[in-house]
Amino acid sequence: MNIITVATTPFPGQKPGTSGLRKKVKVFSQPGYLENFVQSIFDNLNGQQGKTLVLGGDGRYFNDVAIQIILRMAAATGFGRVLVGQNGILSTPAASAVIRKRGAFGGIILSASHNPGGPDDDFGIKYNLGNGGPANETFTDAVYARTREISAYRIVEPADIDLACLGETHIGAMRVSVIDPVADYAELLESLFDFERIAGLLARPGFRMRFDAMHAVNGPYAHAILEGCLGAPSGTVVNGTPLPDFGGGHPDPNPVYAAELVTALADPASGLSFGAASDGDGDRNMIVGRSFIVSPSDSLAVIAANYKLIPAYAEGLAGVARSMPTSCALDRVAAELGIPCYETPTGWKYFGNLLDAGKATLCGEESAGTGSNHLREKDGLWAVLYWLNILACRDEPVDRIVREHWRHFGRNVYARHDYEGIEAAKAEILFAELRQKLPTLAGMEFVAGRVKAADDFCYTDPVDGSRSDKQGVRVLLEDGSRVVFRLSGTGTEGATLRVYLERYVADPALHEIPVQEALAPLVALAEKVARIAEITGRKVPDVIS
Ligand code: G16
Repeated sequence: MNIITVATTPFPGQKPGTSGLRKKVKVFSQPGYLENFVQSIFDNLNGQQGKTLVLGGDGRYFNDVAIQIILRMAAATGFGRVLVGQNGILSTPAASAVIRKRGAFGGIILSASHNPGGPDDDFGIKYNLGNGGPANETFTDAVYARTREISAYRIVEPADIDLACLGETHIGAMRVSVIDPVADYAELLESLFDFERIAGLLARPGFRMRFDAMHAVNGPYAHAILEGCLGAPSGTVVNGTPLPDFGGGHPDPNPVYAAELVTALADPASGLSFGAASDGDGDRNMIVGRSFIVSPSDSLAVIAANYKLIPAYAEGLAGVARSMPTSCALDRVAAELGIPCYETPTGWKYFGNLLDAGKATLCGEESAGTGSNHLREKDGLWAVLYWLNILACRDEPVDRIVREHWRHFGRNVYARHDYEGIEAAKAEILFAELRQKLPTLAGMEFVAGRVKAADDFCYTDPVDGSRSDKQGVRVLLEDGSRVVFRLSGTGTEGATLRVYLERYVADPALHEIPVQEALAPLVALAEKVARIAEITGRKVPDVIS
């Protein structure tokens, strides 16, 4: 095996965001760009020689090219074996499952998640540790530092591996095993849920579900698990073939980008009673009932409240965790169960320590991610099976389950407003002003109520004591309502401002007030405090979810 050392110079801006490095394909395909980043990851590993690396992605444009390069670089850095998904496919949760089950040293996942794919769209890469979870900030900071001083990368000669065929081959001394991307993951899910009962539900004449894979990675997983293992009628999974450009769609399971599914569930003629969707890399989920969309924060709270129905969790939850902007509905469930509820910054990587230390069993985020200690990634199909297991046991429609949850715990009315692709300089001005105002806000009166406190969220990890600052500006009102401002860490164009709005409504008589009406005073407060329209020129958000 001939290892070639190629001289290179740093590319600016290779700083991993909320979940790895995400850039346009055009940026990633510059000669040396991917190589520099991968070498910077490898330069920060210690002891990988002879060990196993897991490699795969969501099948988006450039996935195939990147995998061949990474295989050759993995051989040059001394990995003993790479487990790569057939056709380069591994959903993010499946990659986490394979890393954990096979005791791999780590993994590289190629995805830009819910962002669109294609020659003009997005690509991404991240490194996961041996626990199956995304590397922490200390590691990603070190990778970034390395990208700024890199002068050479190491690669072996071209050796295009046929990823279409399952089986073993070699690059020099390194074994390359092309594996079934679904098997390990499906086996894990089967060990958590009551498959027999779910299969019974799917066979009931009055029950019909649709899973929209959005032409993204979960197609093969959903076909195998829902229609294969669980016997759902064929046709249950739609848009089930992964395409490099997701069929031109935006693989983000929210009411805007998965509108077709929402419309179908609102049409009685469709006969559908349950709908679900997942994103580009299969870790996000959306749950839809008849004319009823379950907000991700509510979904998380319902999942936690119904843990007794699920075989894997029935014995009890050690604790639960949510990202800071996620609604406090989960906290109310935790309080009733008498278990801790941890509040972390946005980013699944922050749950890793809590899960590893056995402090949390379930966790989730407003950004449509839910998961548990079975993996160290959020898991789209896991959430769908969890809901199916609940439905199979309770024999009630989705909307009734959520409404009963509200009646019992009160409703945390919630919405997220996204202003996409605003000029980065304008976003900076907005946050600089906002941060400057923070000390003056407490005690101020707005139509929405009086401000109790205002701060910039900072987190100290209860396991290793590491600290993360500036994780979102919070304006907290005396009645428990909140407005949170954050910049997305996953966008690739300009800046995306996220404004999270939440109001707690205890009185069941008020639970059906339209969300936007209930939150209008908070929207006004957000505008007054942050001057969004004035600074960015945007009068309305691009996406409300
Ligand atoms: C990633 C992280 C999530 C996080 C989300 C936030 O999701 O894995 O834990 O909640 O980003 O995105 P943003 O910074 O844009 O608000 P994904 O699904 O893109 O990997």
